[in-house]
Amino acid sequence: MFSTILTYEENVSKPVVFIQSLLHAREWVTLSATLYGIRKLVEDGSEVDILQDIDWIILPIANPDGYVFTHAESRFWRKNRANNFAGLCAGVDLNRNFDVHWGQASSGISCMETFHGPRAFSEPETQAIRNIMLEHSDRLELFLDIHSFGSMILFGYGNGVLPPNGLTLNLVAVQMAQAIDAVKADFNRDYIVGNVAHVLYDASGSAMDYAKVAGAPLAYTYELPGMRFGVGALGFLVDPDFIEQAGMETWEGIKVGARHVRNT
Ligand code: ING
Ligand code: ZN
Repeated sequence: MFSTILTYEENVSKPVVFIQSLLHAREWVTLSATLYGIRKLVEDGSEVDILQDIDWIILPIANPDGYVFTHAESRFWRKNRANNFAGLCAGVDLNRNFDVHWGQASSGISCMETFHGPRAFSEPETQAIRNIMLEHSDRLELFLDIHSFGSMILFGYGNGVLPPNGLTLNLVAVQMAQAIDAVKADFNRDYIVGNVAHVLYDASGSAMDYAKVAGAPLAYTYELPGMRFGVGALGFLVDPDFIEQAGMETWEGIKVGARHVRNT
């Protein structure tokens, strides 16, 4: 129950924090984690500072058609469900479709998991996300794209070049990761922090890199933990007993990021 009466004040100077999840359809635990955060923020009443002083934009299901497909047809589907002009295979990798170094480290073949689409922003999902970012670009201070799996906090750019504020990006990522590690399930390893190309692989056209271009000083991709002992695609599954824990851990990271934005 609310212990405080909160009134919305029109205030166009508040920083914006934009969080999205399920850009990749099979990464189900990311939706639960985002919903956990929303509940903590609006129902718990314990985080009044970041609730009042930040304008939150939260997009829990960034890839709705793909998500439906993972329930109805194919649990490990990643992309959206674009028909690619009746091409050989369906689906565009939405995290390669943004207009930032588009096509440089992604696939031009529709059947590949990292197919970047016929052109930058060819997809309605990426257009919608772009429009949110651009509409609030002057206030967008933090963008978090929640993925799974790997227990990582990643930052740009996807070609391995660090942005001018790379040291700050790394510092805040470490602080978020430490907050998560302090409460993480003891069977999971510590979070890894770093540039995505340094710790994972080169990737162009991501939502995270576009957020930087759109003006967000801080833009990260979280990779939530996968299933214990899960290898290959099994990492996209998690033990049901871990779902709430994953939400709690992720929320600890989000709060650190949000407070950094609020207090600087
Ligand atoms: N990993 C991300 C992917 O889209 C990533 C890694 C993060 C790429 C940030 C580019 C930018 O491949 C998963 N699991 O989706
Ligand atoms: Zn993903």
